[in-house]
Amino acid sequence: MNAGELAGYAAAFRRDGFVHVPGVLSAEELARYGEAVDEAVASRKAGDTRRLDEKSPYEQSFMQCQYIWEDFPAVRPLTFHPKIGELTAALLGANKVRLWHDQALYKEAGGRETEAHQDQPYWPIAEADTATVWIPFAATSDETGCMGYVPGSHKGEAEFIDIFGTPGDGKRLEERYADTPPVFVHCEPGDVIFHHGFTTHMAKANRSDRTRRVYTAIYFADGSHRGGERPHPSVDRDGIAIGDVIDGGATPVVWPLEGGRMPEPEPWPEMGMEWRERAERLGIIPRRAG
Ligand SMILES: O=C(O)CCC(=O)C(=O)O
Repeated sequence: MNAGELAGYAAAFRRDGFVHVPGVLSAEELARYGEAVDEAVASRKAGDTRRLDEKSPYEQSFMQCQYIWEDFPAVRPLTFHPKIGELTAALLGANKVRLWHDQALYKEAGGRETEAHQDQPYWPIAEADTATVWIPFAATSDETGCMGYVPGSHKGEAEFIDIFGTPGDGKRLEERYADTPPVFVHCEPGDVIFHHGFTTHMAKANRSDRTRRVYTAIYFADGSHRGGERPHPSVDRDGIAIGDVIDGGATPVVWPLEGGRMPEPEPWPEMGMEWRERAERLGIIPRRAG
């Protein structure tokens, strides 16, 4: 990608809080990484035999598996993809970019909408230099659960929307932006979408008979600091204190990769994360060895 194209995408990201970038991944890459992420989701979710209607409303929006670059090495080249790293750095105006965490978000056939929310209130990061890349492994449309973004909403206030436990909470944001309807973005295979951590976004329900297979990774500008007490494994694993620079093994540098080498994951510490048992059982985070 040349400097002019990068600058154009960065300007759109700064203006709208999201940008659709076509043709980032080749058909071969999409097939290879799609298979790797499918395998990760199947393995992590193997113990979860619940039907869609037996799951919580949040879980009906998608199957969620985080930090899969760590226990599924075949996913790693996608997480640390140089084209995506370079684009993210350009969008954030940063020389160096780190990973906050990655995740598969597989919206099952018949899966519920993803309610409107902003991401950054979920993360204890002080600065606002964050971007998520959303990578579908097949075309996405209104029927299969495409994403919608409220343009310019990243410049507004941040609000914690409880998509996890309060169904309907996203309506508060929809009401706030009643005069600025979301832009729903259809992707072709190989396209990706980036959104800013403060952008109000949502996804349509999956009315098709196929799972909507998506991988996302959240990146942030190197030099960002821990912004609050809200627990989060990306900082708690490395014992990052409030006000400290976030630079642990859980949040490795993505761009530029020194010598082109991808990082090795660090083991998870044995620490009191009370949600951990449940998150492991549900396949949300890597299982402890043994
Ligand atoms: O894929 C979805 O349904 C939601 C994605 C999302 O909220 C995000 O990537 O921040």
